[in-house]
Amino acid sequence: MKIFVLGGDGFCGWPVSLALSAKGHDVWIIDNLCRRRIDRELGSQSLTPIRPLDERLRVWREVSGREIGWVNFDIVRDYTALKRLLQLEKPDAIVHLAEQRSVPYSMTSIEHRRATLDGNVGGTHNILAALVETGVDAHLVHLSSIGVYGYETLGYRVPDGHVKVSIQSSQGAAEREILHPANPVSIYHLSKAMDQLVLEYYSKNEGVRISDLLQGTVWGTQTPETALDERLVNRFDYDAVYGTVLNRFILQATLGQPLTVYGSGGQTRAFIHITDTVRCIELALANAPSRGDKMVILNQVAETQRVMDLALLVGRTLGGTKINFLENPREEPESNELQVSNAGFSALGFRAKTLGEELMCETKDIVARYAFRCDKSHIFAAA
Ligand code: USQ
Repeated sequence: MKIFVLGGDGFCGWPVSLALSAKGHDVWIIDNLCRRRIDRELGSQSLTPIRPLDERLRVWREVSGREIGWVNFDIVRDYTALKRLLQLEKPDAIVHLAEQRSVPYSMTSIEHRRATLDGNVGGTHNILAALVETGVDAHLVHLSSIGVYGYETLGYRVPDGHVKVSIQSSQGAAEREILHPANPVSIYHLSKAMDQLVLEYYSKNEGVRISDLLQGTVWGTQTPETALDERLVNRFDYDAVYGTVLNRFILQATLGQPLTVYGSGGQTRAFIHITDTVRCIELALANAPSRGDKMVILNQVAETQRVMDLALLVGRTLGGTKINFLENPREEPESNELQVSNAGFSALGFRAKTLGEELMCETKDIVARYAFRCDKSHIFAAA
């Protein structure tokens, strides 16, 4: 297949691009390097020394003998470039990872709110509009977040996809199938919830073939392809804005620092290892809906864990570490229960890797190797 990976220079996009290329697909990265610009804005950087994208692609050619294309433009601002590229190359599939993905970043200031919401929803809409305008029948795989459903205790295992509801009125009860109710608690999650409505519209009314993948928090760094050469290494964020909780805990434990639990640590979240992110995207691509099918919605999660339990597990696995309970810098429920079904992906053959010593130690090894690059002031910066 010819596959466009939008956001192919990012934490998920880079390993996805390499894995698809390794499997023989003709991969094209579309990326304007905005994640690297945000690093400069925040004065932070990946713990691992990621190479410039053109060098990464040259090394991949050297190592694998395979070519990955790269086109540098902004899918939000340059609709014409997007449309032209679609018309010219007619991809079979598009993996859309080109969105601002940090919860704290999306809430930093009015400018960050606007950039996240306008950029995420605007980019998604541009892709859909361009597919309709050009008539290119590409399968769009969009990466979303299980957090669009919010962090209230729901009292049931969140199912994949649409849900059947019964609406009571004075005329009796009416059965409907709808998107699972969204209940976002950050601007970032709001943008993903709005994306889903836009995607549903284009699936229903314009026949665009779409899979929306609701992912948990991703952890880990390397995949088989990024580990082939040091110059292909994936990024590892540990700062308080882009670093996600488990990778931060692993880094903190490796450096002998106390683990930064926000609030009481009663927040339950869904998790998935980066190698499983890649696997799920491959499965979604291999199981595209047909034209006229309803939008596929799949929960892309391996397990759920409470933040406090994660801290204890990291401490037990990687060595005795103190816990530093910090006042929660985020606006989120102090504690919640969360259960998520991944039956959809399981039915496609997905066997989730859950948190285990081997994977955690592998991440610890990467951290230990590049620990000298860590700027400790970024571990504790306010989120
Ligand atoms: N947390 C701590 N200590 C830390 C960092 C985080 O206790 O040092 C807590 C947070 O308060 C939060 C939880 O850990 O309750 C998760 O935070 P996170 O930064 O690991 O993840 P989150 O902000 O939820 O967002 C991440 C990704 C986002 C993705 C989402 C999946 O950045 O792109 O969509 O996970 S989910 O959370 O399932 O919606």
